[in-house]
Amino acid sequence: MTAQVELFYAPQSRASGVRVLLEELDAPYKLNVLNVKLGENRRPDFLRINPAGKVPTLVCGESVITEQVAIYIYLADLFPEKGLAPPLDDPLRGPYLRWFVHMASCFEPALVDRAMKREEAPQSVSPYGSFDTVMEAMRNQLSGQDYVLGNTMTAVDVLWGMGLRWGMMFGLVPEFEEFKAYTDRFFARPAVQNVLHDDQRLASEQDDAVKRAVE
Ligand SMILES: N[C@@H](CCC(=O)N[C@@H](CS)C(=O)NCC(=O)O)C(=O)O
Repeated sequence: MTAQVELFYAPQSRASGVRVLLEELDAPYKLNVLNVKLGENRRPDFLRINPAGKVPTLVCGESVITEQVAIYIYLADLFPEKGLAPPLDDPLRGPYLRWFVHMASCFEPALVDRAMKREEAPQSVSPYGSFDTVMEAMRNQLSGQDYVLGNTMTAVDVLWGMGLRWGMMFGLVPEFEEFKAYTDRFFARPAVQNVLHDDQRLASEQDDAVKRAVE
């Protein structure tokens, strides 16, 4: 029997994608919603679980898993019968891991440098090469196929669907046709719609709580 899965969560954050994945996996889970604007993620009880004070944070039995990419990989493997993770002996397993890690080690650092208007490190020493090579790599990967690994959705699409849409919304990621078609397809999924809808409710409840706190 799988241990209880508890997700420390903030609406409209990286944790939203993890919640979409839990819904796609039809996994039972407990949501522990933190109001980041009120600093609830910096309270000692949460810092004891994740000293970085970050969401998403997943607790499953005695395991604490932080870092969204690790959480995605962990959860998709926890429910192998749902078919969202290629098994170890599948030739797609390597590319599956590759594109997960690409998000954390290349795409996000490139986006943050761009958002902060920081000069990129020389290509030879930058962990991601250059912003353009990172964007083109994913554009090429998506060209002519519906999902990152071909024509079947896997957990890595939840990460990239959320990440690309978020990046385009903030004007950081180029609006390539490949990215738009991919994220439109992903956002039409009921699990995504449900989570986004509930996130709006949670975010507005949290904004009200912030207003009350300053009154
Ligand atoms: N490297 C972490 C980043 C997580 C992260 O930065 N989460 C943001 C929300 S999207 C957060 O918790 N911000 C609150 C804070 O740092 O105070 C991951 O990939 O999970």
